[in-house]
Amino acid sequence: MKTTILTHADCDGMCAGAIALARFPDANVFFTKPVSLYHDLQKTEADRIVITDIALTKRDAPNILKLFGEKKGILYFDHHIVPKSVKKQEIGKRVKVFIHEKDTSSSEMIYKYYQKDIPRERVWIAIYGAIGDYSDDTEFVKERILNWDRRALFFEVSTIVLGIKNDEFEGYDAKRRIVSTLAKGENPSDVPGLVKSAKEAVNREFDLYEIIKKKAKTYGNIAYVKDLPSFGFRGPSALFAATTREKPLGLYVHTRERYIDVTMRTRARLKLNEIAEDAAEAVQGSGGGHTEAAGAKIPIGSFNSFLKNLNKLI
Ligand SMILES: [Mn+2]
Repeated sequence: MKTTILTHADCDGMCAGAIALARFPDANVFFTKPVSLYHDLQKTEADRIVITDIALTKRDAPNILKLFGEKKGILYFDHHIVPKSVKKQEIGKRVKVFIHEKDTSSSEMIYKYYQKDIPRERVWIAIYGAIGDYSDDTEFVKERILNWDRRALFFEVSTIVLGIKNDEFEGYDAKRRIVSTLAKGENPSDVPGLVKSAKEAVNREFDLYEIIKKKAKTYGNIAYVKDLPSFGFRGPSALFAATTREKPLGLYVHTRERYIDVTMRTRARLKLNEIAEDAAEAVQGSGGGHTEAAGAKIPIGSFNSFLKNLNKLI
C-alpha cells in the first residue's frame, strides 16, 4: 500500500510529518502550503494520503473538498481556522479521518491518533512540534513534558526552529532529512549541521534586535518596522519591535510587488488571529493565523488605515 505524506515545512509541519513517517516508514514525504495544496493533491497518487498542518484556503476549499471525495484514503490533521464558507462535517464526510482541534498543534493531534502504533519516545516529536507552533499550553503537552528533561527538549526544539532559518536547511531535501531523522527516533541535534545552523541563526537574531532597537516606529499601542532585510526573521522582528518600544503589539511590514505582508506578534496575550482578520478585511485584505502569531496581506497603500483599525481593535 503506497502512502504519501503532505505536510507544512515549518517546525510543527515537519514534526507532524515525522510522526506520520514513524507510523508509515515506507511513505514518501512532500512539503506543501495552503496555496499549493490543491495542485499538489491533484498530482498525488497513493492509496493513503496523510495531510498535516495545511490550512484550507477560502479560494481552493471547494475544489479540495471535491478532490477529497474522489481520492480514497485521505487522513487530514490540521488546526488552522476552517474558512467560514466550509462546514467541518463536509470535510469529515469526504475523508477517512479528519481531526481538527483549535489551539492544538498538528503534531500533538497526529501523535495522539497514532500513539499506540509507534514507540512511546516519539512523543518528543509531538512536544517539539507543539512548542514550535506556540501550542504547548495544552493539557496533553503539559502532562507529557513532566516525563522528560524539559531543558533538553527545549534545546532540541530550538535546534529545529532556528536551524531551518538558514539557507542550508531551506530546501525540501534538507527538510526531508530532518523529518526522516526524527521518524527514526533520533533528535534534531543528530542531523549533521543543524546545531551549527541554529547557532548562526541565533547570532543573526541578536544582531537584528540591535537594528530594530534603532529603527522601530510607533503608532498608538503598536510598534512596527518596515522593509528591513530580515526575511526569515519576520516573527522575531515583529516581536522585537514591540519589546523595544514596550507596546503590546508588534508588526513586521514587508512591501511586496502587489501587496503588503504584515507579520504580527504580541507580548500581551492579545488574540492576534481575530484582530488580524478584522483589521485586514476592513481594508480589503485578508488576515489570520494563531492567537500568538498571526499575519495579514493588505493592498498597497492601505497600511495607514490598517494601522488605525488595528489600534482601535486592541
Ligand atoms: Mn501548525
